[in-house]
Amino acid sequence: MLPWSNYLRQSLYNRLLVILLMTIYQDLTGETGGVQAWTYNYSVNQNLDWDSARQWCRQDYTDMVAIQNQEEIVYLNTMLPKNSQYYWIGLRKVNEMWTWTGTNKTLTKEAENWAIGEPNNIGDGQDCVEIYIKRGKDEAKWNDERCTKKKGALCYTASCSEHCCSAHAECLENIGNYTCQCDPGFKGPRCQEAVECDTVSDPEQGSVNCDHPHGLFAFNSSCQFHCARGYELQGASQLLCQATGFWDHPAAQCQVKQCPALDSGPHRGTMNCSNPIALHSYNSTCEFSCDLGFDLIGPDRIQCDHTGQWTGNVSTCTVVRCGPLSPPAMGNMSCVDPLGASSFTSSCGFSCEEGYLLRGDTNLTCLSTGQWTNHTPACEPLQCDTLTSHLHGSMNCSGLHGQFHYGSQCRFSCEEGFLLNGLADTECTSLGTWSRRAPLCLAQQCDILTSPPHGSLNCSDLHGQFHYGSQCLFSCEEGFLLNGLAETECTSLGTWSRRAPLCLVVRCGPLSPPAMGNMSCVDPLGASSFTSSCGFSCEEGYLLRGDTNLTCLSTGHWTNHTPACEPLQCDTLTSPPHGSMNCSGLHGQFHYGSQCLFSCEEGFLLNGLADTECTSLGTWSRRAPLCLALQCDILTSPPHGSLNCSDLHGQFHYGSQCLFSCEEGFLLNGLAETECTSLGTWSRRAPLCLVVRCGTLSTPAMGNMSCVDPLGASSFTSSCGFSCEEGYLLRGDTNLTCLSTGQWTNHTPACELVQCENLLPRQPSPPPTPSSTPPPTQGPFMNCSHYLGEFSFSSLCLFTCSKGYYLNGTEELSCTSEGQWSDLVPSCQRNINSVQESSRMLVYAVVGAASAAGLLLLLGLGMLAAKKLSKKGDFHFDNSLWEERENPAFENS
Ligand SMILES: *[C@@H]1O[C@H](CO)[C@@H](O)[C@H](O)[C@H]1NC(C)=O
Ligand SMILES: *[C@@H]1O[C@H](CO)[C@@H](O)[C@H](O)[C@H]1NC(C)=O
Ligand SMILES: *[C@@H]1O[C@H](CO)[C@@H](O)[C@H](O)[C@H]1NC(C)=O
Ligand SMILES: *[C@@H]1O[C@H](CO)[C@@H](O)[C@H](O)[C@H]1NC(C)=O
Ligand SMILES: *[C@@H]1O[C@H](CO)[C@@H](O)[C@H](O)[C@H]1NC(C)=O
Ligand SMILES: *[C@@H]1O[C@H](CO)[C@@H](O)[C@H](O)[C@H]1NC(C)=O
Ligand SMILES: *[C@@H]1O[C@H](CO)[C@@H](O)[C@H](O)[C@H]1NC(C)=O
Ligand SMILES: *[C@@H]1O[C@H](CO)[C@@H](O)[C@H](O)[C@H]1NC(C)=O
Ligand SMILES: CC(=O)N[C@H]1CO[C@H](CO)[C@@H](O)[C@@H]1O
Repeated sequence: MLPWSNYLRQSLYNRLLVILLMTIYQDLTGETGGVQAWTYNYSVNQNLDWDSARQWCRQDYTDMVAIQNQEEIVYLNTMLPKNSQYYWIGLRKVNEMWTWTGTNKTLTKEAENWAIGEPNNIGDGQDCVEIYIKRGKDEAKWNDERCTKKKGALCYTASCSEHCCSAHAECLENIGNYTCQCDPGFKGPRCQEAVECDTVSDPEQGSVNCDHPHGLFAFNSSCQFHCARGYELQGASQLLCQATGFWDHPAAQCQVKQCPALDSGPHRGTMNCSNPIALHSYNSTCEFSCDLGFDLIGPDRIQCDHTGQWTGNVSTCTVVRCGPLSPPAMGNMSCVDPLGASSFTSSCGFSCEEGYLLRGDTNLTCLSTGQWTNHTPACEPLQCDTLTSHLHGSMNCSGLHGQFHYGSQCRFSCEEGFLLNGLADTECTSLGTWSRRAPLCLAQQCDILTSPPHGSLNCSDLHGQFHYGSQCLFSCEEGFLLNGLAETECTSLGTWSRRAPLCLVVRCGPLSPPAMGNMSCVDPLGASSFTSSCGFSCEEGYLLRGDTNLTCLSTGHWTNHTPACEPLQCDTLTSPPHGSMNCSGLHGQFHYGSQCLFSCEEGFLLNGLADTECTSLGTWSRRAPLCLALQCDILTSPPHGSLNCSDLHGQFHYGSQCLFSCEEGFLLNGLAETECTSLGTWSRRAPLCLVVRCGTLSTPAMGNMSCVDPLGASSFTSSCGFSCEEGYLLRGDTNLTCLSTGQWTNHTPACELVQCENLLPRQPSPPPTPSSTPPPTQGPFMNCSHYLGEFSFSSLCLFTCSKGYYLNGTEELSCTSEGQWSDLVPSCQRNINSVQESSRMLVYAVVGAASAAGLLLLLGLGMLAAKKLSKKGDFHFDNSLWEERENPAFENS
C-alpha cells in the first residue's frame, strides 16, 4: 500500500504543479473557452443500483466518477459524507476486464486501488466497484460488488472540452481542472508544436527530398535520398523524424559504384588502368596489351559502367605460333617449346647422323612474327682433307661418296731407298678426319753424332740430319787440336764412313820463380797447359820487372818471359836551390835503403829535417827540405814617405835592399838606404820624414800678422797674411807661404806711413798771372804741424793772408789716410775795392789759362774738400796720443 500511495502522492504533486503552471499560463494568455471546474456531486439520502446511479449522474452531470489518482481519492474521502452503503464509482467489469465506463479505458495495474483481498468476486456477478468512504478501515479503497446493490451515486462534471487541447493531445481530467497530455512527437501547453529533428542536407553526389507534415524537419517529417548516376546510397534511403527529436537512421551518403576488383592483367600481358574517381569504380577504364610474341584475345579496353559492372571481361593473351617443322634426311630434330609446340620462343636444334654435316642453321627459333629464323637445314656427307702423294712415294684412294669423303680409303708406298714412317693406309672417318695421318717416306738414318769436348761439329744434310747423304766436319776450340781426320759421311747402309776424332789441349813449357821472388800458378786444364796462368811476386823492397802474371796461350807459348825482382827505386832527388845533398846506398843512390843528407848556403835555412831514406815502399821517408832565405822584419813606408825595395830572395828577405823617400816638403832624418843582412837583421834603422821648416816671421811695425799652420808652426804649407793700421800702407806681399824649399815666398812686408804732396815748394810760387803787380808778400802764409812725419798722414797746415788780402779757399788742410790733402791749397786775394782792377785782370788771366770746364771742375773739387773737412766728427785716430794733445785745429771750425 505504502509504495503505491507514495507514487500517487508524487504524481499528484506533479499534476498540481502542472495545473498551477497552466493556470498561470492561461491567466496570462487570457484564454477562456468554457473551461469549467471538474466538480463532484453525489446523491443525498438516496441509494441507487449501479446503472441507475450512472444514469442519475449522466442526467445532471457528466458521468460517474472515474478515480484517477490518490489526491482525488483523498479529496473524495474528506469531502463526502459517510454513507453506510458507500458509493459507486465508474469502474465496471466489461468483457472480464475492469473498465472505466466514462472513458472506456481498461484499468491499468498502476491505477488499481483495491482494498486488501479485493476484488474477491464473492458470490459471482460482483462486476461493479464501490469506494469505502470514511469506513475507518481501508478508507477510500475499492471493493467489487454486485451491480444491483443500492449505493450512493458519485458523479462528476468534466472540465475537458473540444477546445481545451490541440488535436495532438489527450485531455485529462483533474481536480477542478484538466491537463493536456501530448501525443508522442508534440509539445507545448496545448501540444500544438511538433518536436524538431536536425536539418538534413543534400549528400555529396546526391540529393534529398523531404516531406514535412508538421513543420520543417519536425515530427513525422520524412526524407528520401537519391544519388547521382554511378553512385549508390549508403544507409537507409528514407529517414523519419521520431517523437524523440531524432531521426530513425543516420543520414545516408552516396558512394561511387564499385566494379569487381581486377587482380591483375592478362597472363603474358599488361593491364593499365586509369581511375578518375576511385580504384575500379564507376568510370574507371583498363587497357590491355600483350607481351612480345603474344596476341590479344578480347577487347583492348573495358570500362566500369554506372551499374558497377565492367563493360567486358579481362582479355587474354595467346602465344604466336609458327608452322610445324620436320627433320631433314639423314638427320634429327629436337625442339624445346617453353610456350607450346612450334610457338613463339620455341627453338629446334638439328643434328645429322654420323658422317654427315649440317648445312644451314643448327638451331631455328620461332620469332614473335610467327616465322622461323631460317629454312630447315640439310645433312651432307662429311669431307676429309684432300691428300696428295708424297715426295719419294705414291698414293691410291677409293670411296662411295667420292675420293676424299666419308668412307674413302687411301694406300701409300715409297720409292726404293726410303722407308714409310707409319702404316701404309688411312680412312676418312665419320668425324671428317683421316683415321691416321698420311705417312712420309724418310731417308735411312745413321747414329747421332755429338760435338767432341772442346770441339764442334758441322754437317751438311741432303735428306735430314745424320741421314743418308749427310757429311760432317769436326773442328776444335782455340787451344785444342784434333787427334785424327776431320771428315766423315753417312753411307747408304746407315753407318758413318769414319769414327769421330777427339780434341786435345795445347801445352806450354814449365816455369820457375825468379830470384828474390815467388810464383803461384792456376791450371784449369792441366799443368802448364792452355789457360794455365802463373802470378809472380817479389820480396819486400823489390819490384817485379816484367809481367806479374803469365798465361799459357793457345799457341803453346807463355804470354812473356819469366819476370825478375829488382830493388825498389825512390824518386830521383836533386840538391835544393842554395843548398847541397849527399846520398849513399847499397843498390844505388836512390834505391831501397839509400839515405840522403841536406845542407844550405850562408843566409839560408833548411825548412825541415836534414835527412831522408828510401823505404821499402819506394817512397822517401820524408820530403826533401828546401833552403829558405833568412827573413828580416817587415818594413812599412814612413808617414809622408815611401819605401822602394829590390828583392833577391823574396820581400824583406836576405839580400833585399830598401830605399826610403819623402813627399815634397818633407826630409829624411837619416840615410835613405838599408839592407837585409845574412843574419836576418836590417843594416840600418828605418828613417823618418820630417816636415821642412821656414824661419819664424815677425809682425811688421804698425801692422798685424795672422798665420795658418796645417803641418806645424812656420812649416811647409804654413801661410801668413799681413795687414797695416790706418794711415799706413803695406809694402810687399800681403800673404806669405812656406815653400818646400824652407823659404817664405817673399820677405816680410813693412807698413809705411802714407805721404801727402810736399807743400813747401809751393810756398814761393809766383802769382798765377805774369801781369800781376802786387807784391808777393800777399801770402798765403802756411804754418804746418807734422805729427808723424813731414807732409804725411795726420799733418795739418793752416793758411793766412797779409793785410788787405783775404784767403780765397780753406784755411786748413789735412793729410788723409789715402795720402791726399783734404782740400785745394788756398790763395790770397786783394780786397774787392782796392784790387778790383787787378782782380779782374787775374780773373782774365785765369780764364785765359784754363778752360771753362776746368773752372767748373775746380769749383766742384773745392766744394767736395769743404764738405769733407766739415765732417770732422767722423775723423778718428786710434792712437791715444792724439787725444792727449788735442789740437784746436780739429775742433769745430
Ligand atoms: C484549468 O487548467 C487550465 C490549463 O491547464 C488553466 O488555463 C485554467 O485556468 C484552469 N482553471 C481553473 C479554474 O483552475
Ligand atoms: C467500449 O469499448 C468496447 C471495446 O473496447 C466496445 O465494444 C464498446 O462499444 C465501447 N463502448 C462505448 C460506449 O464506446
Ligand atoms: C505519423 O505518421 C504515422 C505513420 O505514417 C501515422 O500513422 C500517424 O498518424 C502520424 N501522426 C501524426 C500526428 O500525423
Ligand atoms: C563519367 O564519364 C562520363 C563520360 O566519360 C562523363 O560524362 C561523366 O561526367 C563522368 N562522371 C564522373 C563522376 O566523373
Ligand atoms: C638455340 O639458340 C638459342 C640462342 O642462340 C639457345 O638459347 C637455345 O638454347 C638453342 N636451342 C637449342 C635446342 O640448341
Ligand atoms: C792473371 O791475370 C788474369 C787476367 O789478367 C787473371 O784472370 C788471373 O786470375 C791472374 N792470375 C793470377 C794467379 O794472378
Ligand atoms: C794666402 O794666400 C793663399 C793663396 O793665395 C791662400 O790660400 C791663403 O788662405 C792666404 N792666407 C791668408 C792668411 O790670407
Ligand atoms: C779765388 O780764386 C779762384 C782761383 O783759384 C778764382 O777763380 C776766384 O775768382 C777767386 N775769387 C775771388 C773773389 O777773387
Ligand atoms: C448542479 C447541481 O445540481 N448541484 C447540486 C449538488 O449537490 C448539492 C447538495 O449537496 C446541491 O446543493 C447542488 O445544487
